[in-house]
Amino acid sequence: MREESVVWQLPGGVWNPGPVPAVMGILNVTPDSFSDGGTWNDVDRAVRHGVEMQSQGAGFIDIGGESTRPGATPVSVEEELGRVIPVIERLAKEVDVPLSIDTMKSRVAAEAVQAGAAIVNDVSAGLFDPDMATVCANSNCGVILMHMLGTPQTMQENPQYDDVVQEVRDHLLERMAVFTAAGVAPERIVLDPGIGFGKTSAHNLDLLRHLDTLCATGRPVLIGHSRKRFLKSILGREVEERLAGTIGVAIAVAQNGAAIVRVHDVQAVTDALAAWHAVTDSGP
Ligand code: PMM
Repeated sequence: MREESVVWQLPGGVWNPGPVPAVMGILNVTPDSFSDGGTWNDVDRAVRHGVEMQSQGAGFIDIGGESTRPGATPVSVEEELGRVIPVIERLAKEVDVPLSIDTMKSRVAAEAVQAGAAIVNDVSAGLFDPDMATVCANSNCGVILMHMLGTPQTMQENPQYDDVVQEVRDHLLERMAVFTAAGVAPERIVLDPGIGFGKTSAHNLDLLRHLDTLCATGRPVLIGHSRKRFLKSILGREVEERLAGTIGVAIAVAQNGAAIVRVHDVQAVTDALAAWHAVTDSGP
């Protein structure tokens, strides 16, 4: 279970995880993300979808301009900036919830924060761009550090661990130490085991079953499992048929202490978590 005292320091103030994980809505402004590539890569449509996700219960909106699916082609800084900055500028005016920029590039992070993002979500935890920790330290943004084995180009080539739970935790604590040494207060950091980033289905399940190990670090834990390929291993479902599986895992990780779930289907997951909470809450 989650430690009661865990808080997340964001530019707008302290965020306290509640008994139900907050939902982070995914807004990929990319032509090639694995499940929604090409759907929101037009500024008007992307902004409308962000507004809609807020009305469906999203507590955060995560905007990404580069696909990190296995084998994805990297994009230039300019290309990524051109995709995300207009969306962040408009959404910052149209929604109240904190916006997050999903990027591995420090320049994109810096300009996104200038444009109104409150959180930097770096799936490489600063390993892709060594300036990322300094850029985060020079602002007051929240920071999400995720575990990935290798790079998006190589991560699914036979990933191996002796003990995936301990190795992911140790790696995240090491990366957190790099960010805190650069000047990012630990209270600004959220940790994420990186479901599907250099992991077999068995590795993903092991991490989800043993979330308590990550929760015991004292930092809030984010899980990004939405529609991912391990659901195909479990259920045999293609990407557009993974909503029920996504909901099942969201409830399991809520029970296991996750503070935030990052999902595409905000309404459905919000409802499922609320129903789960109504049944399991012991009441006043
Ligand atoms: N997964 C993806 C992209 N960004 N960020 C975090 N923190 N955690 C994740 O699991 C994660 C992420 C890839 O999935 P997408 O293409 O659906 O965005």
